Amino acid sequence: MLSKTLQEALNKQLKHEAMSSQIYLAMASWADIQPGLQGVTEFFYQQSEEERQHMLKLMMYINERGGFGIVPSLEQPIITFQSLTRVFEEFLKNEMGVSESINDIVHLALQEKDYATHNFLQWYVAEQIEEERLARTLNEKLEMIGADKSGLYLFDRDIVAYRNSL
Ligand code: OFO
Repeated sequence: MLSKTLQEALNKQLKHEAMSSQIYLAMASWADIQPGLQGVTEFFYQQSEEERQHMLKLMMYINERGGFGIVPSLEQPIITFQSLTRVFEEFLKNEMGVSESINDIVHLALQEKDYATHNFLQWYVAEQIEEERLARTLNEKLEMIGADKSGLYLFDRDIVAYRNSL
């Protein structure tokens, strides 16, 4: 059975994942109405979907352990961006925030000697390493490309394949 504190922390994380899904959905929609960003659009639709899975996984775990997974109310995320660079900076920033909060719950689970939750969270720890690496690499690529249009063309063309190759 989950302690009250851990249940609250996991529900907070559930909200964080739901919010991430919204944030990436907004990025997808923004990219969708820009000329020539079909790849980036698809990338963020996929990211958004994946975050929803992260949320569901938490919900099911909380319920399985005798808690109650709460469907959160969500604020509207940022819906328009000055540039593609801004989008990817926000992507990295959000993932770093997610990693930090996962780490906090891992710490809490250990403090409470809830080894089942600690074990459950390892999946998220590994996932966050991947996600941060992905976000960092994409930021580096964009920095390298700068204002080069053919570079941007290739970035957009290859982004989904790159994501799925990880
Ligand atoms: Fe679930 O936060 Fe990204 O991966």
